[in-house]
Amino acid sequence: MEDSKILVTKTSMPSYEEYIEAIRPLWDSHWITNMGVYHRDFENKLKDYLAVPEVSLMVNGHMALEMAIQAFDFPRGSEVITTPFTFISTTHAIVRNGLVPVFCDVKAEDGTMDEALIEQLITEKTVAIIPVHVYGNICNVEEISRIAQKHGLKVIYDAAHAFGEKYKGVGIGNFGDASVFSFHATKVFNTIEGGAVAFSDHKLYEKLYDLKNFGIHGTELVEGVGANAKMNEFCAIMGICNLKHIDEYIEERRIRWEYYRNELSSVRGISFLCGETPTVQRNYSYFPILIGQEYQTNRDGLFEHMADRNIFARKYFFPLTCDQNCYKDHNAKAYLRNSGLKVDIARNLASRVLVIPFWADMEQSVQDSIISMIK
Ligand code: T4K
Repeated sequence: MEDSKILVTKTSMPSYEEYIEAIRPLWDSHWITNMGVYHRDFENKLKDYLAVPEVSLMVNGHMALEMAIQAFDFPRGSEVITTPFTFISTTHAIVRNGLVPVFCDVKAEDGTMDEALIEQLITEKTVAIIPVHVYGNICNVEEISRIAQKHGLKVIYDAAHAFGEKYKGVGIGNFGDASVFSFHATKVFNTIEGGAVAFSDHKLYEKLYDLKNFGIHGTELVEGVGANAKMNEFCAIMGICNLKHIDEYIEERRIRWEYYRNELSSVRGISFLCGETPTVQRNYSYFPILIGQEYQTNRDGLFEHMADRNIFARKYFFPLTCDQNCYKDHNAKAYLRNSGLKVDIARNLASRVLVIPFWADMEQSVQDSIISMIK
């Protein structure tokens, strides 16, 4: 990373000394992966922090999604209602499980799945709904749960952006049949690379334990076609260290998030795709702005203007996953059934959104230069 460049985010890390001290015991035990003591210790600490009944740690958020979907043993070719306004991982995890994503449009105000459109996408092949709490904006969990119960569907939330958030005081990992978090370096909370599945059905713990370890059950028995998706001990220890600081990181983000909002709210043509809602305790993960027609240029114009000045915002999430080459041409009919023009709100958001640089200990001078550039 060149110092002169301002990138979209910067990893939150414990002090060097704190991490080095914490990993020292690994040189005594020589046990550095395969569900070591820190793996389980960290799972327990996460259960407390997230206030969820169970947590299964994974090597990254993507594999956590793949493993969570696989754990439900859906028949191949079944349909899953999901959103195209997300990181490509969400759609890949569905397709790599042999399932067909059926894309549902999103709501203009927050980019989450439009729950009013879900029921018309349900067919006899539908088995699950996989919504995304995009940018930490919480989906309508109550309505989604009502629809899922009515139609006997599973709900797996992609909660990659929602670590530590609460809805009406309840940890976000308690909604649906499972919620998947990402602990990638770019996230509010990181374990270098990492992820986790949160859920309440204790039987799922054993299933995921096997699946993330090649499907091995005991020493001589392989019960499932698993993968290698275990979190190693170095990453688990990074998680244990970062967990001690997570409330500070979130508070630092809150202060800078409010500063952006106050300074940018009067700019004509700029609105926010992240808002405060009284029912949601946010983690302030991203700062997505929407560029409207009254602004001096369009989204790409602002993106390039900033890039020319060494400020690298990102167009998360453009293009929509359903418009990516791997989905638009290959088997397009199956993937895009029920979508096409019907994802036009998602497409509109994707063409106007810009995630501007934002991290926990962002210097005020950096924030000010971004604000004045946008103004
Ligand atoms: N579902 C959703 C909704 C997701 O957003 C994601 C991941 C997943 C599932 C899958 O979770 P993981 O398997 O990743 O755990 C990034 C992240 O790699 C990815 O985790 C994230 N979403 C996605 C939205 O963004 P890139 O390709 O944009 O990352 P990159 O390398 O350009 O990094 C962005 C900025 O972060 C850099 O400009 C600087 C900073 N950075 C990056 C790295 C790698 C650091 O400060 N330190 C670092 O080590 O994908």
